[in-house]
Amino acid sequence: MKTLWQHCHVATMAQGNYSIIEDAAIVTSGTLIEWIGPRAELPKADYATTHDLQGAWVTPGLIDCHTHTVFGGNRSGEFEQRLQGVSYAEIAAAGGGIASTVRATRAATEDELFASGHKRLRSLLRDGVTTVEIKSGYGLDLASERKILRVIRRLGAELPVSVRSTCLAAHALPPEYVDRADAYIDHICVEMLPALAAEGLVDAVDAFCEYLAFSPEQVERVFVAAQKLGLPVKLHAEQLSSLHGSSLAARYQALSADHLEFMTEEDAIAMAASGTVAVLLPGAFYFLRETQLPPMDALRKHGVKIAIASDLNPGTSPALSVRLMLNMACTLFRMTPEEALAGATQHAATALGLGDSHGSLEVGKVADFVAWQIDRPADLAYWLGGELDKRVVRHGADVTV
Ligand code: DI6
Ligand code: FE
Repeated sequence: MKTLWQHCHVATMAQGNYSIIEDAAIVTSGTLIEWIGPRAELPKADYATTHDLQGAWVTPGLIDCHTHTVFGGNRSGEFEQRLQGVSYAEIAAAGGGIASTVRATRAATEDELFASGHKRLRSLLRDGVTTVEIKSGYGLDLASERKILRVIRRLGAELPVSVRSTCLAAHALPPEYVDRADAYIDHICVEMLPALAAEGLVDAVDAFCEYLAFSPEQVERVFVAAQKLGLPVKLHAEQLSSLHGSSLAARYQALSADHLEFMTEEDAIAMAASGTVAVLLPGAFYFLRETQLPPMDALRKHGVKIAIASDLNPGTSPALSVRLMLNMACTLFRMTPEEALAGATQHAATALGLGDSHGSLEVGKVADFVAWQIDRPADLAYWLGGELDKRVVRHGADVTV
């Protein structure tokens, strides 16, 4: 059954550019795009349904390729403390930071985590997101990581959004393994990953490579374990210092390396060679008031694909809007609105291993798109927050919330 969507302009984002079609028409059949082009060239056919998009600008559905949406508790109190002069170190010493979210996540039931994650995810959907990646990483033991990953699968089953799950057991050291980081890495590689993968809960594996988290050597052991299970890898790298985690990620053909404020040109060359996507997280940069910018010139010079994501998490990026991230990518990182939109569509899809099926409006790809009542595509990075009038279509069906 064919459906026609017309009276619109389209930014297809093919090849990561606007690739605009003025006065366009889109034909969908089931979940896929069957035809797209100028309305004047529309093939004659019987369309079961015709939608008038009233002059909207149509883009691919937004893709948030890096979130920690499922967690217990709330750290707005820490935000307030820091603004009263309490340091991160003092907060951590008092049991705050990631440790407090781990305690709250372990204490929460699966239903409680589903309810709070559902609320956060609806905010992203209302902002035009049709595909999202969600990481574990606040459980840090097998039962709790399993609980988070099961919630992630449930969110994808119950909401009109495609969800990819990432196991980030190597996010932080759990209290049971204080001063025994290598033993915890063993536990991840020998017990946690094989069990969670066997239960079909994991689409990719991630780790936090940082002086206050895990070393490149420890991360590499996680990568080897993931590879043995046939799982692709990603990496939180060069957020606060340069350990060349992004080069290590490139050596393992990682889907992406993320944060990257402290990456070097050599890292960029390695990522370009492996096709590893640079996922920039301006929300964390902004919220932490960082000053070290990612090396945009090196990324562009070496043709590294750049994605933009929310990094939605309670400690460093409590961000509920991808559009706001587009604005931050432009305002803080000096990306163009076109680069930023490519970063939340085609390049974000590639960062999830979905580049062949998602991320641009082309024949044979999924019919995931948003019809925005805006004056031009740059409006998506221009307006700060708020809600734009839109229709959201996922898998060929109107799912506007
Ligand atoms: N980088 C971050 O900024 C977050 N995790 C990571 O790998 C911090 C997570 C938190 O503070 O809860
Ligand atoms: Fe993150």
